[in-house]
Amino acid sequence: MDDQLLQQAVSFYGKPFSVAHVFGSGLINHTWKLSAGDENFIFQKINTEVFKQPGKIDENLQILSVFFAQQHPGYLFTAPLKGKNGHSLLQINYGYYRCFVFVKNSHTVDVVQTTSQAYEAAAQFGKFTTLLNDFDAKRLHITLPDFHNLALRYQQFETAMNNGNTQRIAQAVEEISFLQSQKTIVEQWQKFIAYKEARQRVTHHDTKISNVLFDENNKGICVIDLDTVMPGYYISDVGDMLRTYICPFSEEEKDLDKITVRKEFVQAVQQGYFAQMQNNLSAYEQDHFYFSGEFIIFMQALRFLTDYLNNDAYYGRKYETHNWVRAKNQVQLLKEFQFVL
Ligand code: GN1
Ligand code: MG
Repeated sequence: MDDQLLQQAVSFYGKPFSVAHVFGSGLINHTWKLSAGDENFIFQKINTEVFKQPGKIDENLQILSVFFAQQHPGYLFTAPLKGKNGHSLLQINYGYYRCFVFVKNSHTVDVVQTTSQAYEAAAQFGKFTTLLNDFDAKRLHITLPDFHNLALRYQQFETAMNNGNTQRIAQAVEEISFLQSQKTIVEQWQKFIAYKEARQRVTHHDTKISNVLFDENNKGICVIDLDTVMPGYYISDVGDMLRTYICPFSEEEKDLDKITVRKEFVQAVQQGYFAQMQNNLSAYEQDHFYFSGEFIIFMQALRFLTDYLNNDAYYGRKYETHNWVRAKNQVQLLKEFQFVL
């Protein structure tokens, strides 16, 4: 982080920040850990290629923050800090930044190692949605239009197959034809969202384990990374937990033999989430618990492969075939998941 930016943060927030280091493993935003005295902070640059209207994220977080303060004051809602001028977004040229207090004695986990972590995280995501049951989800801005619109993701995949990098299309022929063979998942998803008993609620849309804060006893404290909190279906949240908790290795793993499904982690997600949400979900919704995993794993495979065919325009890459490897990983995970169902 350059010194000029740091100085601007210091004067905007009125805190004597010094930089600790670049922080986290997110693919989208750029994040630093700062410190000021004995307090630590998370400072983040919003990726405006992805989030075109950062002001909408900020407004969502402010409305939710007010709701929590009034209705559930005991819940730790991590709203961005306000600067000296009362605004929580720092704009410098075309860049947007915000800052969060680093929650003391909290830690995050990168890979789910125990069923208890999976349970705790699922309970935290369930709790978040449950606490917002009386909050009208329509009050929130859509910060990423069509983010979990599977039909659109499939269309984008088809477009990439027609207009993408021809060499890469030839290379990925196996994954392409597998994903085409799974198109019925799109129809199942369309049927699900059309059904009257499938409700839209306030959901998180990025429920990976590193978006949960844990305390020293490894109990969940709260959820973080709230930019994609929007109206949505519960299958988005549960599905992304299944995608990222049930396998002992992440989407970055190249050795496909390591991509297996730990059944007891599937159960832990279900128990943790339903402990908070069961009374809230219709029987129809509950019946789609496993489908949620298929839906999200399939969508992530489509997204990585689409990006590979589009020359890595969205996710970027650390090596040439990175997004192809990620897509193969997710294809394998989908096969394994369908196999154990
Ligand atoms: C992105 O930036 P990060 O890692 O929180 C993506 C998610 C994907 C994830 C895959 C806004 O999240 O949807 O599941 O990468 N977020 C956005 O690692 O596209
Ligand atoms: Mg995220």
